[in-house]
Amino acid sequence: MKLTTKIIIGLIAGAIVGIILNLSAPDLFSTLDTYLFNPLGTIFINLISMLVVPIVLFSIILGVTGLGEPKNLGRIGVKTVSYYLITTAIAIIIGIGLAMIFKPGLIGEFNTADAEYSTEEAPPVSETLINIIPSNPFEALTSGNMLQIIVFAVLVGFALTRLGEKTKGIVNLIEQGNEVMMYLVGLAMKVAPYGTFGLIASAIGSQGFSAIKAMGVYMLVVLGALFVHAAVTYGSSVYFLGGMSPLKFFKGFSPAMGVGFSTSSSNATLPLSMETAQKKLGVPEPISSFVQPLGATINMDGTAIMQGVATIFIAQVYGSDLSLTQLMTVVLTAVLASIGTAGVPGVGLIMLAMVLQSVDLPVEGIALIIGIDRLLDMVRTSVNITGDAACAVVVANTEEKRLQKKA
Ligand code: DAS
Repeated sequence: MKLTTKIIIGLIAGAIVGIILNLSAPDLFSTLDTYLFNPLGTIFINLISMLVVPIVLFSIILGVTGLGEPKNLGRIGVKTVSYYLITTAIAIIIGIGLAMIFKPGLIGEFNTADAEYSTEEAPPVSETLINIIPSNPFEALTSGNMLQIIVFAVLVGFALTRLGEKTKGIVNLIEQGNEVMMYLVGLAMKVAPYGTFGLIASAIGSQGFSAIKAMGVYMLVVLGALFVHAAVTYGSSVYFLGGMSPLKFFKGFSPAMGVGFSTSSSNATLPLSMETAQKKLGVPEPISSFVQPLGATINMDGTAIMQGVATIFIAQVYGSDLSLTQLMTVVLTAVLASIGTAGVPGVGLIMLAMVLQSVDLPVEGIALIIGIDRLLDMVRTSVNITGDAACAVVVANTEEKRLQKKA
């Protein structure tokens, strides 16, 4: 049975069990969550998270050496970052637009009296960009600072390219290390159906359905914007720029989307995202190894959509009318905020606080949406990693065309 099928079975079974237990046996759910669902989910997430740092390090080094001349890296880097910034801006505009049309903050009563919310401050973008060069690469590796790991790996790959035959042995060693890591990804995926079952049963079973009812319109607007962005922005870019049928793209990438959905972590899903893009979508390893790890860190279109809708929702609830300038500030802040934060569960809310502060909206408004954010985080994480894969397909196709022209 195909991995996609197994993951879908795990997701559906987890959702059914979570809903039934939540509605009919909350005490039994609590016991099962403690001794079965949570352990299954945690083991799975830790298993794949364990592989992220070595895979990102090895694959980017090999990706850079595989790209050949440094100017190729420069060209691919510009294409990648441009695609990411443009699609993230499109995403948040879709979110803002749908929220202004459907006005989720003006439908229903929202109790703002005792809404309170405090969050850890996300690092300012300027600080993140200044610290992008690791002063201690081993500390970057142990702390999982993805941007610093990417920069270190690019520099090592660049050096290996320039040193050529002298360092061929190191390149071979890194190639073998990457093979080992990708083999372990395959092993970890054998646990995927059970892990996704536990994660979904735990997430859905612990949801307060009253919160879902109260926030139904808000959820539908976010989910609608996520669907529109994935179908239209990614579908059209892989078709017109990637030379690939959208159906083939979404079907081929579905295993990674399922794991991204269940783990709510772009970083944890990265090993499978890269393997799926390479084996199912035909993205060359050097391009996948550069584009996707960078995307898991700086490209979060799904998150930007949530931020767009949530900002308008909170402005509507608190009776604030945002000017066009303020809306443009929201777009810019959300795009920049996504650069400095890693793809881990719940990071979207930390970034949302930054966006709200940028237009003087009350951060405690986040308390209104936090109850259902775990479910939306699952869907937007799937969109985040799909955007990274769409970029990899587009860059691969444009590079292939360039090589054909040169030939
Ligand atoms: N869970 C984040 C990710 O891994 C997205 C978010 O929090 O919005 O991409």
